[in-house]
Amino acid sequence: MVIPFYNEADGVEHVAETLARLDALLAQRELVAEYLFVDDGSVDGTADLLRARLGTHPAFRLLAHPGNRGFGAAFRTGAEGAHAPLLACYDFDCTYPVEDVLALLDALEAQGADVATASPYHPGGEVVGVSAGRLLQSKAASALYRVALGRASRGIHTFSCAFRVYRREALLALPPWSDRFLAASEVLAQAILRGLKVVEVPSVLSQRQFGVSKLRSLPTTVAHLRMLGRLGAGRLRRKLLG
Ligand SMILES: Nc1nc2c(ncn2[C@@H]2O[C@H](COP(=O)(O)OP(=O)(O)OP(=O)(O)O)[C@@H](O)[C@H]2O)c(=O)[nH]1
Ligand SMILES: [Mg+2]
Repeated sequence: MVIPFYNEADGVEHVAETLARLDALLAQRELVAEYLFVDDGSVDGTADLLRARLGTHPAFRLLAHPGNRGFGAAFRTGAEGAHAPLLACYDFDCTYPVEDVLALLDALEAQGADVATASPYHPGGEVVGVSAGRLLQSKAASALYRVALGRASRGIHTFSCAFRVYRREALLALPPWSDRFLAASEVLAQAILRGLKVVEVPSVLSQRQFGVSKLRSLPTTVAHLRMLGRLGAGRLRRKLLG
C-alpha cells in the first residue's frame, strides 16, 4: 500500500488508527501488506512523527524525497519501490474508507482486472461534506475525461480519485506520468487507452478531518485541460485515420 504524503503532521495519529483497522481485516484474510509511506519533502516533521508512531510496525516502510516533487512523483517512487505484485494507493488524509481496499482487491481478482479504482461519483458511491464548488470542478473534469476518451471509458465515473489497486507490472508499463496531482487522472486515462481492464468500485469520499488541502486549484485545472486537449486530439486522430 503506497501512501504518498506532504506535510501531514496533524493526521499521523489518524492514519495510524486507520491502518490498525486495516491490519485486523487483513489478518482475518491472512493477507500480508506493506505500508509504504513516501515523504515528498515534508518540512513539518511528519516523517519523524510517523517513525515514532509506526516505526516498530512490521509493515511500516518509509521512502523520502529530499524536496517536494509532487504527488505523481511520490506515487512513482512508491510504485517502483514496492515489492508486492498488487499495489494499492491510499490518501494519507484517509478520506476514503480504508476497508474499501478489500473491495478493490476483490473486484480486481474477481474480474481479472489490471486496475480497480474507487469511485465516489459512481451511482452507488457517495460524497460527504465536500464543498459544492470543489465537487463541481472534480465531477466536470471526470465528465470531460469520459468525452475525451469516448467509448473506451464507458462505466467509469471518477478519474481524479487516486485510491486504487493496480497490478504493479501493468502500472509500471504505462508511459511516464506527470509529477503533480494530474497523475491520478492521467494514469487512469493511459490505462484505458492501452486497453487495460479497469473496474470501478463505488466508494465514499469525505472531507478531510486533519491538516490542510495541498491541491492548488488553478494549476491543477490548467493541467487537466491540457491533458484533456491532448486526449481529445488523439481520439480525433484515431477517428480520422479509421
Ligand atoms: N507526495 C506528495 N503527496 C502529496 C502532495 N500534495 C498532496 N499529497 C498527498 O496526496 C493526497 C491527496 O492530497 P490532498 O491535499 O488531500 O488533496 P485532495 O484529496 O485532492 O484534497 P482535500 O482532501 O480536499 O485536501 C494526500 O495524501 C496528500 O498528503 C505532494 O506535493 N506530494
Ligand atoms: Mg484529500
